Amino acid sequence: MNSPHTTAEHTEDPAGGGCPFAGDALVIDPLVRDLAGETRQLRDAGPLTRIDLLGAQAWTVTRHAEARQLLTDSRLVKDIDVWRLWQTGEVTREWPLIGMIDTGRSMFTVDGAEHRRLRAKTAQAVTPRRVAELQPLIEEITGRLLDDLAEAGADGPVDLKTRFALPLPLSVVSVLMGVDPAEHPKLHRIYKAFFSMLTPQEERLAVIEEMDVLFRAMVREKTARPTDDLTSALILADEGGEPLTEDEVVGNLKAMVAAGHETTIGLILNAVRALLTHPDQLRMVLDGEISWETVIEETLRWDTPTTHLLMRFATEDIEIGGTLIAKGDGVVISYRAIGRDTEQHGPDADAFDITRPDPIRHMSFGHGPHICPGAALARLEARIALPALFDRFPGLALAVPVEEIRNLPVLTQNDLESFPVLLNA
Ligand code: STR
Repeated sequence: MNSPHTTAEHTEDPAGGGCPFAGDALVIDPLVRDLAGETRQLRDAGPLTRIDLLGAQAWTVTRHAEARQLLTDSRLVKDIDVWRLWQTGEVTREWPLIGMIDTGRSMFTVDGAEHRRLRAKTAQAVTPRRVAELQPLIEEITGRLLDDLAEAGADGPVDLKTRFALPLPLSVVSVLMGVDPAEHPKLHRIYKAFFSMLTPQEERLAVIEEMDVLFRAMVREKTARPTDDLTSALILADEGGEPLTEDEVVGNLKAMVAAGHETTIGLILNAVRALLTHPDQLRMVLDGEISWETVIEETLRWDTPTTHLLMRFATEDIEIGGTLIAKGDGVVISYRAIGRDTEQHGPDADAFDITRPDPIRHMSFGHGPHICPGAALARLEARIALPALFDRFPGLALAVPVEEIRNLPVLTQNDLESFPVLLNA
């Protein structure tokens, strides 16, 4: 099996009815036609389940407790060279999801002491205390985008994704990392092609190359002329520690820009969608009975921006709850299913409910050494964007029935096609 994703047995059911099986593995639909159904199926299949990702099989973890355990197990690593399917050539650069795993050396792909070395400076730059300094900047960008939105949506529907939920986090992470805003249209095009499973692989590999060229040029420029941003800080040698190499800075920069916007779009849109479809709960928030913080945490649990996180690999056999993850196997973390775990969140885990009596202990930012370093930044962006949006447009409403808001064909992210709203319904 040389190009696993092209084998006939993995042809999609054109009707899109539920998950077909490839052997004993649940086939994850690359076109994301029924995310709710797929999440249910994964959760019901047990804490550890075989899945088929465009022809490559792996384990996925679908429950909170098991994920918590495996995410701190040092026998699972991010180094793709440990993956049996990669060693045997069953997975190659032709596999559509390769760009989610084989991203070069960065804090996203390295473990142990080297991981701490790669991650420390970035993580320190986005602690809750440090991101609080970004508040005025985020408020200013939010205000500007809301003005533009008002204009664009003055007499009809407007897309909240392209006009607000996307440019906000992309602008913030660009200021943080020192990315020139003139590059935004290009970055937008690159990431769109990168994440979509409909992009021909040749084109995907070309945009991955384009991304590398863009960020490498940026790192070289900042090496020559450092500016006041995190990329420059990552380049400058630390007292004591081994300085990062050019490849490592490029890797971290790519990870920060991708993770810093692609996920927060989902957080903002999913929160707006949840509130507009639960008007009684929206009322409680606007009346000040329930905090925006609670809305944000419940959204993160119920409608996670990250659907499946690829991938970790077993350096040894790992036995967990009667299941054997064999040395060389790949392990995915299915965060969407984990957020709906009834053992963790109760029998009504499928309900969006900001009045839950217990604190919401979700895992949507991950757990363990790779836990999202940008969590405080994402929360602050949502904490500023959501109230500002509802404050400015008290009549905000969906411009289409909610069922018409569909997912893009993006397997790993909960990524919406568009989000048409009426500002003054
Ligand atoms: C996109 C492509 C790239 O160049 C670098 C990265 C590394 C970080 C990844 C990112 C990827 C995809 C989205 C991820 C992000 C880390 C957090 C984010 C997986 C592969 C999430 O969705 C959680």
